[in-house]
Amino acid sequence: SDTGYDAWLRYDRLPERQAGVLTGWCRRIVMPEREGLFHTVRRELTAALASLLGIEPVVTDVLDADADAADTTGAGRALVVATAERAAGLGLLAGEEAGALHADGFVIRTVRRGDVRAVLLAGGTARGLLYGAFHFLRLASIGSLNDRALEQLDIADRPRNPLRMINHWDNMDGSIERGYAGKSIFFRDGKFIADKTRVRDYARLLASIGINALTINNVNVHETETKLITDELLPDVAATADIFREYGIRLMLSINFAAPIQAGGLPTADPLDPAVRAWWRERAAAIFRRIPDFGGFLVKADSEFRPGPFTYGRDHADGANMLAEALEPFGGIVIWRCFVYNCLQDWRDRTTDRAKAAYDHFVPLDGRFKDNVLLQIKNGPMDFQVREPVSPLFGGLTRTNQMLELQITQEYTGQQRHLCYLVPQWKEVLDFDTYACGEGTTVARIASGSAFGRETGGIAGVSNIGDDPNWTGHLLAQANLYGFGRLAWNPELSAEDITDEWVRLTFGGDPETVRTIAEMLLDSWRIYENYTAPLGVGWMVNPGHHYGPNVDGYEYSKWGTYHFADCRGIGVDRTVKTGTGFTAQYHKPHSEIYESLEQCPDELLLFFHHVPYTHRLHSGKTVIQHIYDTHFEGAEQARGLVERWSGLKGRIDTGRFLQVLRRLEEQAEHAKEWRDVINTYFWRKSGIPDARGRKIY
Ligand code: GCW
Repeated sequence: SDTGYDAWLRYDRLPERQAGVLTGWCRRIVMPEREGLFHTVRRELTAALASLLGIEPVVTDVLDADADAADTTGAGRALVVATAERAAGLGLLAGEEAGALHADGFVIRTVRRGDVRAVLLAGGTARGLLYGAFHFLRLASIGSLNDRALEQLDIADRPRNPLRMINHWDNMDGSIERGYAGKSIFFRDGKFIADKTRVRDYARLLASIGINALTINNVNVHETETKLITDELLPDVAATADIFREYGIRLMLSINFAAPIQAGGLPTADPLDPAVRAWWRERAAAIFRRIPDFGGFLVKADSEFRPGPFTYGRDHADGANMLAEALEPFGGIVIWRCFVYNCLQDWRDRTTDRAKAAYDHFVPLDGRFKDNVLLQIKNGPMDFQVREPVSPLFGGLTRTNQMLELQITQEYTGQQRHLCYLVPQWKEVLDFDTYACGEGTTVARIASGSAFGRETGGIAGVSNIGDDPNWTGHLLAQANLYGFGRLAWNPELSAEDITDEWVRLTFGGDPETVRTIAEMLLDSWRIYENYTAPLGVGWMVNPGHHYGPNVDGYEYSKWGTYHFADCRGIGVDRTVKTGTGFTAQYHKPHSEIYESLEQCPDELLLFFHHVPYTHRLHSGKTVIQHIYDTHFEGAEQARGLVERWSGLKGRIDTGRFLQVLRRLEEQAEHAKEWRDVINTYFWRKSGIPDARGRKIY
């Protein structure tokens, strides 16, 4: 039965009429360039068109009308696939336009030369061509390439972010930190998996959504993984890099800051120690000897017990710059994570605020990082909760390259057993205006580098895939990976458009199916929020694995993640006036809006303020009634998802229909657990009954 392995690259046979029209244009593919990535483009196009159209396209390298004269169906028509430069040489593209095309950009256009009419697919480079090919196939798959469209195609596109990256948290024993879709596709039992079939299929999926870089190992780099940069394991790393290279993706590694000690036998990892610096330089040279297009290092340092420069009284600029210097001669980069905070906090201490940590650590270092360093910043100041404000570090830094880090894997958002489509959340983050440089300084523009005229920047997403047959555990969680890639390519795409694309590619064009699934996806984040932690307060999950409700699970812990509920009220006072002062890390007007109890948006109220349960929200409800209402409603909505999906029975193949149904049923049950635990907790704490008298325990 259909497991969903092909994800959004199904290439199901198109309806006859559509296929016929497209066949006229695509039976003959003119492709003058053939080596390396061009070969991938050719393979992808021919295989996909064969599958979509039921034909064997002929690939030639000359554009010649006569060659086709005998072919009645496609007379005089062709699909021309070439770099912009080559296309200009053929007279199909103006030289000026060709010269201006972004390396990763492409043009898809209906053109004419003499008797030949062609769909031209031109890329700035082979990589741009690859993205153009996947875009063309996407349009074909969703049925947008009808007769009229093909006569007048005129599309030009390019990525807005230089780096569009996936971070894996895979360990070499095969486990995945925060993985919810099986085991690693890269590693097993301390070794690389020899059979690379899955890795190649994964590379295709990523390339099809424009991803151009990835790390394969966890940012928590343990003993075995520390050796990935040693001669012992580099041949294996190189073999994996070879596969991703076929799809235009650069491999990077997460490194252990203490590697000079643990893998190099040095007495120290002090970034200012000459022997340490020499060791990293030598390692960089060794890596690039084997992998000439190696991307560089991703570093989690001085964070959650990982080693870092603090041990030696150095700061993070010292640490990052040392690595950057080693990689610089080869064009490598350092991505340095800003997830740095005190994870040994005393819960009695009310002055320390974890939300403030990243800003406090990194803003003083702004301008000190080398040009080949990027700081990678999580979207929120805490940690991938269902609702958080945007990290004020975006807007705090203006002279440093930055990357936005999003979590595709659903650690705090239902672990791929619950449906929680995150594209709408990510859109809010990307569209957030920091006002760092006046109006319009959005997170999207800061991450891409354009806001402050930086050479580089981008978006990284923590992977949600594993070796489950459908990659993501929950089949519908594939939409999160797809949506991540599309947004990293262009943050201006709307959530609705991305969703519509994904549903059509994955489930076909039946209008009822498309509408139902798209609506389920777009509603799901709010539904999940409804029955979990309310009003931006976060956590309330079981410690360790983070699944399921436990309101006080982290209340008396060292992690700095508290809600402070007592018999009168709840929330974290982060105001300047009476609280931790976190609101001052934002520019106006956000600093004022968040500071003000009256103006603070409802959904973030408890992130910024401690209020009595009787406090009235903008919605008109009291906080306590809001908690009861959203939890009753959320559990009902989760049940509703089961019903909505059930209505699609017969419209979707049984295999995929049933696997999603099972997950949704589990979600509906588990949402009741959330509802009852949360409602009961607050009823017992506050003594305030539900105004509607529903059952609370
Ligand atoms: O979200 C938290 C996770 C950790 C993770 C850490 C991080 C990789 O609970 O598992 O470690 O963040 O982002 O470094």
